[in-house]
Amino acid sequence: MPGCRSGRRFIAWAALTGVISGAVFLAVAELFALIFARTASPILAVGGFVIDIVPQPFKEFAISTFGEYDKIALLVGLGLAVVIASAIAGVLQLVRAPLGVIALVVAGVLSTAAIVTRAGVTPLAFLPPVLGTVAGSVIVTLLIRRLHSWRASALETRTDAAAAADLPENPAAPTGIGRRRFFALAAIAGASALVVGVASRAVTMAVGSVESIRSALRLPSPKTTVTVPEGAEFDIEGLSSLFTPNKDFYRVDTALTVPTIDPETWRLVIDGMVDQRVEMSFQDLLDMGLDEYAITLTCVSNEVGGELVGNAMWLGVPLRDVLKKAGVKSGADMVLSRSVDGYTASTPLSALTDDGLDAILAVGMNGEPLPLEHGFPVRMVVPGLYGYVSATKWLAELKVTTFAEDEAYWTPRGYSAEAPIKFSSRVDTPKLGAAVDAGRIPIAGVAWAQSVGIERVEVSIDNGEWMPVTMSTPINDDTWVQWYMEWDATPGTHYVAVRAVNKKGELQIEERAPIAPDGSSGWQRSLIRVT
Ligand SMILES: Nc1nc2c(c(=O)[nH]1)N[C@H]1C(S)=C(S)[C@@H](COP(=O)(O)O)O[C@H]1N2
Ligand SMILES: [Mo]
Repeated sequence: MPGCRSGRRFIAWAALTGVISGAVFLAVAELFALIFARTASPILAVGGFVIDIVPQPFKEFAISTFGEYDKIALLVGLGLAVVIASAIAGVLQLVRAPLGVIALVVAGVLSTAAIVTRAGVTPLAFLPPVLGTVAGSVIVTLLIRRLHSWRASALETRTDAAAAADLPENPAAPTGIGRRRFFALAAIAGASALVVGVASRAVTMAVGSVESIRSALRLPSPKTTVTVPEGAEFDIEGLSSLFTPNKDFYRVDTALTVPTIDPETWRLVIDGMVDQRVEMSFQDLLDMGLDEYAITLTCVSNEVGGELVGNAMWLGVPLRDVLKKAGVKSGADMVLSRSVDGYTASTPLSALTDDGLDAILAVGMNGEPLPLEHGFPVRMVVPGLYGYVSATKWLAELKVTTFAEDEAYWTPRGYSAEAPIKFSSRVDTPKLGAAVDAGRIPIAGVAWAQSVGIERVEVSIDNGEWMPVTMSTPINDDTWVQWYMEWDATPGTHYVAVRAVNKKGELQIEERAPIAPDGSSGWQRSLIRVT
């Protein structure tokens, strides 16, 4: 059989092609699993499926043979199976395209099935295996095509050489080019798959392991709890709930990837203008005893009527007690808090040490440890100051210093070094621009004036007189209050405006201001269509 030896050689390269395509499949799937759905790793899902379907005696055999390495043995076994199956797919693609692609698609369908039938699956979990299949199929197609042209030129060369030596050109050239083109793509695809796959899996596992540490963590019960008074929350459709569920809580930070910190290794350093530098562990913090605090957080980037505000029940310790351990030197007027990712915030020292203010280091949020995106394991929460000057997440250091000496992340970027929250009010329902049916409907929303408290909220319709509304019983002066009024909505277009008065008797600022440099102001006016 002519070309048999070289044919065998190409079979080997086709097998390698298959393995590389399989690696591309898995690497792309791992990358998109990291982005869209952490549990959508094809290998792990298939592994989980195997564990689920393997009969009990076989499981016992595996455990008795491999002991605690049973899972690793399973993964190694799966890995070998993947290598062999993809090598076969590569050879199939060489011998009869598109059989190799079909084999990859079958693998894609099976792993998608394994993924979407797992417990706790998310809606986008099908994407990683599907995109992986597409990438793997493209690579196997391209590589095998290049392998074909290499082989064609190699065969030509042999035939030519056998026929006669009277060809003027150098016949080795096209063979060399074909070979180079194949190996170039194979090397790039193989190396990228290795780097992307290993890096994605490593990141997913780092996140996953801290997430599992977090979900296993049981915080001690609070020494003191917050009593939510009767009448603190109205039941009105479209009105923000009194406490914002963690999954709906706005998130603002500069972190490209969420820092993952094991509380075991977390340390807080308190240094700068202090009597003694102090280092605290997570346990040291818990040992101080935790208390509940209901505090509404607001972002400086919140526009009038915006959504960058949320209320939570925090669990934490007073910052003044933490700072006392280090002893603040006289002359200091600021604490520069630093996150593990380098972010810094400048908080006036007095906002952290005043007895009347509940500035805290928080470890819990709405009954659970802080979610990773909200600063796990420890963050600051300071009532009355915008988040960017006070609410440092993934906290690592408190440096006692002065405004003259130190500058925070946002200060050279167009935001004030000090930024008390401008108290504000918002309409939640009816929604701006929304069409509502004529009749008696509630107009309802929230208002906040952290550390001072809301005295009253007023609404004006179609530029008419300001009318008082019904307010919920506030939990404290640090949380927002809900408010509502009944309105006889008549057909047509109406303006609804809202404003608040704080407990100092100050009226919410009417003049509009942009968010930079120290927060927006203005009365919210919404246009409402009644039909
Ligand atoms: N480490 C770190 N902490 C941070 C920020 C940040 O960018 N990095 N942003 C701050 C800002 S601007 C706000 S408004 C709050 C938002 O907290 P949240 O994401 O938990 O709602 O976090 C603050 N803490
Ligand atoms: Mo913010």
